[in-house]
Amino acid sequence: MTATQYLADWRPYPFAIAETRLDFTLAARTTRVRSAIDFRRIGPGDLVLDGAGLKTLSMTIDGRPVDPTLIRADQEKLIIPADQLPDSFTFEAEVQIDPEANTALEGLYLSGGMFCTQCEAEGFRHITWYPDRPDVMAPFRVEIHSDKPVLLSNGNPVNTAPGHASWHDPWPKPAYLFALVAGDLRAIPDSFTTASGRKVALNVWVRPGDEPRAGYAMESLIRSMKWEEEAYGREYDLDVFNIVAVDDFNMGAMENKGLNIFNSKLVLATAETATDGDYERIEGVIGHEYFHNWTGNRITCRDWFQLCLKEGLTVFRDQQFTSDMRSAAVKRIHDVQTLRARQFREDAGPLSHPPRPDHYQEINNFYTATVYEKGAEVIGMLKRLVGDEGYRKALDLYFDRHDGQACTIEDWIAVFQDATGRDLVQFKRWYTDAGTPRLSLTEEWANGKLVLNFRQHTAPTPGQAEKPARVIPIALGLIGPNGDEVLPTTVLEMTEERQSFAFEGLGARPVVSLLRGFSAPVTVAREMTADEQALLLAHDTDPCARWQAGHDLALDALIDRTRGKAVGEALIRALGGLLDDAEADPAFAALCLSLPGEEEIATTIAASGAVPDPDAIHAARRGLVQDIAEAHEVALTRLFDAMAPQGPYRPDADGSARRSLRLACLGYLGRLDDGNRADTLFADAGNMTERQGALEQLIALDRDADALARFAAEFRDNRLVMDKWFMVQPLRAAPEKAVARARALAARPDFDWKNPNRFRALISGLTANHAGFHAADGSGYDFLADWLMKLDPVNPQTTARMCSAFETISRYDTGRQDKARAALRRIAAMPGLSRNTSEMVTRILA
Ligand code: 0A1
Ligand code: ZN
Repeated sequence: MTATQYLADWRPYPFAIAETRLDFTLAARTTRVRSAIDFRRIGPGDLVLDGAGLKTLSMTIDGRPVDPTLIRADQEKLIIPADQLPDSFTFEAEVQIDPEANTALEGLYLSGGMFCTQCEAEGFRHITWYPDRPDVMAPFRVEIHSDKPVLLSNGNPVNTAPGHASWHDPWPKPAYLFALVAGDLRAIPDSFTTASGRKVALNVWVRPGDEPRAGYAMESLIRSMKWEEEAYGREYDLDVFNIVAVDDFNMGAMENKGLNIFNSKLVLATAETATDGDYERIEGVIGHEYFHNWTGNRITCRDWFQLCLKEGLTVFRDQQFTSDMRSAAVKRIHDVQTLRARQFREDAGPLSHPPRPDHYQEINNFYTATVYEKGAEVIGMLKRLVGDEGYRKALDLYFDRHDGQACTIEDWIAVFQDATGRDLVQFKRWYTDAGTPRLSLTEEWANGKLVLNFRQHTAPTPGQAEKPARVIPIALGLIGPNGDEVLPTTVLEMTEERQSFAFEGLGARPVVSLLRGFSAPVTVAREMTADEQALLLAHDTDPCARWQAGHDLALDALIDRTRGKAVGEALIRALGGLLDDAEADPAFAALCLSLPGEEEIATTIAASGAVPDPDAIHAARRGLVQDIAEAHEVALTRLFDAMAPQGPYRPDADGSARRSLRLACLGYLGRLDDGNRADTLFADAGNMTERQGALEQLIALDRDADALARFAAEFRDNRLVMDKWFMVQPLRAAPEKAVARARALAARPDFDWKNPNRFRALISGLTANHAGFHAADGSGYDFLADWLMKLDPVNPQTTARMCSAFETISRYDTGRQDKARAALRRIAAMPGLSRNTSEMVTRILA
């Protein structure tokens, strides 16, 4: 049984570090790491260093040997008693590590012959003995000896010669921001001159041959640097900024100081190989990692419970960046969709936790949608409550007051209180309380007066039975029956469990356009007629609320269908109006045409207290698509043709809007033309967005053999594109074929399952096929469990993250529940199961 870590147990580290010096002699099986750390006592206590899987060759303090029996291997710690230590001393060690054996991809490992590191959250302890905690910060000097041609670390290069490089990072940083890369790499070079005139050398490093695919990443970096100066007044602070693309990486990317390391799928893109979605993610993640330089690196976290201090804020900032670079409305709707699909789902199940958890077993299991996406929503609410000016003042104060420090959520709240004078005691519950509040609305109307009665309620979550009321900013407007806006956006602040707000002097009864801009991460319960929803879809001035109205209309129609009730005429009529105007705003039209997914339908049914039937949901959605296609064939055909490419591919908002509408139309037309248009588009399209869209449709129509073969022949040597090939097949296959298809793919020699991208592509392709994964015979659950058990000894982090596919099981019928639980118990019983996976499985089964 592994120990649980508690927030309440945090104690300051008793030593400060003046400088950390590291010297690496790299070899695949036998890398030597020599370290020298200058400690100075600042409080009482022993010297505790972390180390995991190290072969310790020597350890000294001021040159005197350290007794090796002080190593507590079971706890992965070295503890030197306080009475054996002078007030200032240098600890030196030499250890040997084995990067080639490091399949967990934590610490120093090899990816395609390249040495690279991943140290967040606790990877540095796999490199050498160190206080591996984020509140111990130090400047670093790093020497690298290796015959690899390119040798990189954090900070500025001091000197480089063949076989050797030295780097100096003057900015104090915690060990989790350390990075080292050594390999045969090629740079896309550029430069950026900061507002105060510092010239920064920029490089995106890729494998030889990949240079033509890295240009967009570099452009995105330059846009990020400029935006950060304009929007937040923050400049870059070193002479160089390096980005390296690696093929084997557990996550998306990592913000190591001056040396960001990226999953190659978030760097490499050309029109022929990457979709619009890929381009948008590349820009967003390049921004995200760059913005961490101030929110994460210059100001870091005191402990890992505070993870959302850097992640929530940095996600919020990358969302702002993308809104400014592209369409703000589309970005907001996409973010709301992701929040609901991932965070609301997490919050409604056994893995629910607050943005700032107060205990964990394995911190790597807390890089979650709640910490990241809900963490960002909480900041959006704060900004709405204090206003743009208040937000700017608070952020200026945050940077002024806390530069160079390791901080807490309390520090963050305090800068908002101090900068704006607002009391945020109740607001802080958003950080400490788990669960998604449900906001119910009932209305009373008489004599030109509309009374809105709100109630908020948050269901209990694991370990938190009581949920006191939160501050909920409710942005709303009123739309008159003729479509005119009779009340522009107004923000109500709800602070009680029940609260009413009145609007007087209204002519005719308006429709409430609720939660404009998605002003709070809550679910909404209110009665609305299809006509009211259609009115908002046609006339709401707020794009989020307008899209929501259409979405709710579709969701209601779909749920009615699962219950055997016919149609959704109101929806079909409303979509007709939308199609007439679609060319004016293709992205919005595409969003409205994309019906709610099966998972969301299941979530909505479960929230109403009923048991979702995956097969019925699949059939209902398919039936509605067919009806819409038949009703609007002419308009859909006209739009499909009108959205044909105009000129060469450009990955910008306008181009991607047109392609998204075109593909949305194709999704319907395929049900009428048997996939003929998709077939032609697949053959003719010059960009991956349309090709992948066409391919997905051909798979759904079971007409994919030729296209899949062509695709594989064309892209056999491109790992990232072949990941798509592995993903779309189980994802789009008919439910009854999905598991068999995943199984066949997993048996292929090119299913390189130790590569996290390839593993995730296939496995999450299946788990995202709702009716396929939740096959009544339990075959989806068994397939997943088999593969998680195979991956766990190799890569516990990726295994544990993928356990969340099981987090919704308790909403299904007992037959499915029993089968899923049996699969989970099989995992739990595996000898030697990692702490990562064990924690996830235990929480889900609890
Ligand atoms: N800080 C990174 C995310 C990250 C976290 C853990 C990792 O390895 C276990 C890697 C990356 C970010 O927010 O982008
Ligand atoms: Zn981040």
